[in-house]
Amino acid sequence: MKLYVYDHCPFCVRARMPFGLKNIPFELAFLLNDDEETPIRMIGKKMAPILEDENGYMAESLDIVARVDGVSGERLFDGTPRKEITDWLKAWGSTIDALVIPRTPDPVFPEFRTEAARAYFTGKKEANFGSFDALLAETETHKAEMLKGLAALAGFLPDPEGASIDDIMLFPVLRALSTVPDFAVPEPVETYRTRMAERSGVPLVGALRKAA
Ligand SMILES: N[C@@H](CCC(=O)N[C@@H](CS)C(=O)NCC(=O)O)C(=O)O
Repeated sequence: MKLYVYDHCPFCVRARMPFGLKNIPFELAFLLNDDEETPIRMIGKKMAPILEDENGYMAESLDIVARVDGVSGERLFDGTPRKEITDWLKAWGSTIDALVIPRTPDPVFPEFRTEAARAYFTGKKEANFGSFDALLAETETHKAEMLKGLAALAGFLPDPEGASIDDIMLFPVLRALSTVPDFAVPEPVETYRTRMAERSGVPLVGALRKAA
């Protein structure tokens, strides 16, 4: 199986996790962020992740998770995420976006290795989120807010040695937050995301920067 992703993309991280957590071999391919032609040819729209298997192409991260979950061993990712996790994601989504989105077009991610790909992302997202410079200027405010959210999350984190739909929903967002430099998150959250990064095979962004 081959999985096409953008490295920064939390939906794509969801789709990568079952491969790592269940030790299923696969090929990982990074699309350039401004390559519209390839995903449109595969699934009819400009969107990642995309799974290619013997049946063709499949879109939608949670459908891919379910497909890969069925490949080997007992199913781990069926069911509904805990309400406290989905409520937390809903409550903190806009603060996470404010911190992560303006820092995302970074050549540490393979999809942003070209200037044109970075400009494509920035143009698209500034239309929705406003100027990246303005968002970056608000960093300290957003970090202080986010720390309140992360402190609350520390009370109901999943077990980092487990593997469930809660991890599929939560880890990609905490990994996206690792795009923010010099942002020490509460120790239980760091422990969870570091261990889940190891087990799922999706490195945190700090590790990508070190390896670059
Ligand atoms: N519902 C989709 C959402 C996927 C999605 O929104 N992917 C984003 C990247 S994070 C995307 O491809 N956006 C179009 C673009 O980047 O131009 C899923 O769960 O897979």
